[in-house]
Amino acid sequence: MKNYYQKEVETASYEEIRQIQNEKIVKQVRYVYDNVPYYRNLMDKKGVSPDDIKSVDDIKKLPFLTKDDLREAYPYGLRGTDLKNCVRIQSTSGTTGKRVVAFYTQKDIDMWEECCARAIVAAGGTNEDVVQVCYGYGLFTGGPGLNGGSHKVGSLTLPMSSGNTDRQIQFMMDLDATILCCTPSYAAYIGESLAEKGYKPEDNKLKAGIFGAEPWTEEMRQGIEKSLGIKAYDIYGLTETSGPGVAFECEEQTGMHINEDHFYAEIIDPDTGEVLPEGSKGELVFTSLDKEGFPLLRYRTKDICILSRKKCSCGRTHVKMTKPLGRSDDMMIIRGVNVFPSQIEAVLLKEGYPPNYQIVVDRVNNSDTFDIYVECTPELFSDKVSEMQTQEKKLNLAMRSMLGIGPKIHLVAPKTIERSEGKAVRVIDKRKLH
Ligand code: DLL
Repeated sequence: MKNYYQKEVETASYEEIRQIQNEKIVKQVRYVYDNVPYYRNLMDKKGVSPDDIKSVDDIKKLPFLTKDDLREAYPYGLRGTDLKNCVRIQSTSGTTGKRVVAFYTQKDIDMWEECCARAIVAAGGTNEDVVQVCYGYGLFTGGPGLNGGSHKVGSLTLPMSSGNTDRQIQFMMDLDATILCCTPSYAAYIGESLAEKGYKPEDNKLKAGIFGAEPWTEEMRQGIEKSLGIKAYDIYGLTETSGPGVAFECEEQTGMHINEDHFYAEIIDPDTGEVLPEGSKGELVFTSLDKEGFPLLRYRTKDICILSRKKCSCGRTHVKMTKPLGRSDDMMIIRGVNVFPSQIEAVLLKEGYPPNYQIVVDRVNNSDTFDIYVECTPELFSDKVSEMQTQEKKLNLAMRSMLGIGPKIHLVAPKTIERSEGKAVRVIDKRKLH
């Protein structure tokens, strides 16, 4: 028998979903116009009024919202309701300027957790499961989102957070965890650690894993499924839209169903902003349909993907997105943390280094390596190894405090990083994730 968390809406006909969306969008646009002066301004500038939006077909009349807008409006400018109605914030890592701070009312939290509950049930979860959540807890949305979803399903939830692999394995084996939630690279690492400890895949009770927050390939999926003896499901989301659970995979494993009763998805040409027909590859844009704390209209995710309405054997009718196939900006995801080269450049300048650097990212034994080669000025350069090591350590700490993760710093002699005649090659990503 097929299981759904909210069967009626998850398997509703296209016409029914459209009707839900049409009713909600009218209210959401009016709500944003009345409560978010920043977006009202954008609408006024574009000459669009809430009266112009009568159905989701009119969404294309609305202005886009970008990460730059979020930055400009930081921290409160896009909040949709008084602080007294908000009960939580979640945030991305990064400096003040790059940080996204999202606000939630209790209703928003319930909606978000229900989306995560749909993902858990789609992966076979029930109230008899033991769900081990080793996404980070705290400001990152991974831990709190899946934790809340697991509660809604009624599963026994192990709020492990990330790290301390020995302890993860001990709880997994002692408490017979059946569903694992973490980043795919951490799942692969747990698989390897289990093998190193002499466990075979059939020794654990896991049956499924819900993995996301970073790009991963089909090869990685097969590796994880084999090493843990499970079925591995993808889950997608971003802090701006609430967190994980905006879209999730079902047993067909051919893309992620977008929770269309809460989020309206469009694919646009990232250069022109033109809306592209179904099946085209382009930038994913989300409009929230019923958020209160942090409603977003036409938010450009910068994730490149394709949408499909092909009938799914699981019975769910919501549109499916492919895995993100790339980004239309220069954001990297390293060990699950979002990193922009501009953040690295800002630290270098602040610490007195010239902006001649190269970032090298690779994946070795399923975990990301992160190296930064930084050119010294003649004044900063020294023949003494100990002096250079002290400087490298200082720069590592400064990077860690800006990014949330610490790269390995390599200070190199002046004029040794190759100069480019065109655009400087700042990032060498050897991971081949797409
Ligand atoms: O990564 C939320 C999340 C937590 C998703 C746990 C899934 C599981 P942010 O830190 O704001 O939020 O990063 C959002 O991560 O725009 C994508 O580029 C990337 N991303 C998220 N899920 C996937 C995935 C969380 N399944 C950014 N595959 C997004 C590839 C993903 N990339």
